[in-house]
Amino acid sequence: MRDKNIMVVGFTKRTSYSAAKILLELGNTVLVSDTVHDPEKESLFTELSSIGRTVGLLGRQDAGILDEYAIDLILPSPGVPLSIPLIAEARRRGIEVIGDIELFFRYFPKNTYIAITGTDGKTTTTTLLHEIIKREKPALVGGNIGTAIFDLYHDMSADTTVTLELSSFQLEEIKDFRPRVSAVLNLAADHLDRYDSIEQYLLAKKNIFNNQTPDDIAVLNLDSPYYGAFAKGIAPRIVTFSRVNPKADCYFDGIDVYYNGGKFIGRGGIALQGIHNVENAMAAILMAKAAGISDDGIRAALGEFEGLPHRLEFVRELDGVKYYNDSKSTTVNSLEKALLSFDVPVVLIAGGKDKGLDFTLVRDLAHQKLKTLVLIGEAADKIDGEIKFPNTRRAKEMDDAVRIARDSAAPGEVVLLSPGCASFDMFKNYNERGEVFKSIVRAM
Ligand code: UMA
Repeated sequence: MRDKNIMVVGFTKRTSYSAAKILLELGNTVLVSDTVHDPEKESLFTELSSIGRTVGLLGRQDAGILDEYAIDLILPSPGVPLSIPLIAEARRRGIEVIGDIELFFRYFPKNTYIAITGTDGKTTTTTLLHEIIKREKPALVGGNIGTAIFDLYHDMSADTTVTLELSSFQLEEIKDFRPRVSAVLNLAADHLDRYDSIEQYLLAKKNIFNNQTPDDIAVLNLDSPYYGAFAKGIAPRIVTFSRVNPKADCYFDGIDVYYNGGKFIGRGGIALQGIHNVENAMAAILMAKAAGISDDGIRAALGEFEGLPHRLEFVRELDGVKYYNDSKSTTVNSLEKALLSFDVPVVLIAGGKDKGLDFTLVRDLAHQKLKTLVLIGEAADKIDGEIKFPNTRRAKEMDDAVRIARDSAAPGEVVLLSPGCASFDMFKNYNERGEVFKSIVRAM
């Protein structure tokens, strides 16, 4: 694509900047719209303008832009709802609206893409799979994981395998994108501030199969209550993993992981902690097999990859109490997975910015596992009302929360930060929340 007028909507250092830079290098004109106009975006825009022809529309996102400029293509950032008037009007006028994943695919349609979605475990599984694949093939990784796909542009070669973590938002914006291997790890309520219902959210995720053919593979979780909804009517060959059903292509019986009925690897051979990570490992095994990686290569990577920061990350042991940072837990489902990972009494620090989720779903489990519940953030009242745990305490800041947790925990027990909420009420993002927690815990 050259000599076109392309508008990026939503402007940060990641998706839009990264795509805009390449589009300018290729000789297009890029218009930049964001509802926010601040010094940070201004200087990012100045940097961009040094590359090619740009039009700054910071602080503007009205449909009137379409009357003032002849726009050929609109590239919304994933965080921008497609329902905003500018995009709705553009579509009405027949202007093409696609996301960065689709656009990148148009530049490199012949490469092998492996696409992973789901509510929880996407980043861990994507990273694990990339670690496996890169042992034996030229490989790159990106997407919702935080590396925008256009950051890979200059490193692509004809035989690069691209592993992508895709969010439902990104999947709303594809048209022809075809992964040779896809996976939906699981589905649980999330982003109900953007979707009317979990069905709408499921449909967005299901776009991942839209362009797959019977030559392609879809990896699905047989234990998910939504398995049937995902499997129904899709073209790719389905392979499954399960912790319950030995008939699945990959099955974990509590001790070993089986592939096609034969033992593939023992639990001890997988370095990742937590039962949910065995599911992620099984999904990765199936995808790696589909991508033609050797069994030995897969096993070696499973034995080495210990996971990512902020996901059930062990921080330290103090006075016989183990401290875990699970700041990445931003849903009730991930909170549930974290609680299921421990067999000793847990002092839980939870709360943050509510995403419209239902905490009564973990009420029984919380009553079973918790010794103390320490609540922080905007959602504290709501969680308190839904979990109704007798020994619940409130904290204003993270350091109070950790102090209360430390006073409450006895040797042999666990202090766990697993908020079940977004972080934006108190922190910039979940990374900052986890780093703050870790530094307080380490300083004790
Ligand atoms: N904005 C508008 N108009 C709007 C709404 C927002 O102009 O109506 C602007 C905001 O002012 C802001 C920008 O849009 O400047 C934010 O857009 P963005 O969040 O899409 O920006 P990126 O930094 O490129 O991040 C996106 C993903 N963000 C979201 O999906 C919300 C990142 O996922 C992803 O890593 C990145 O692209 C690279 O692909 C983050 C995320 O929270 C981690 N994802 C969700 C999740 O994992 O649950 C889906």
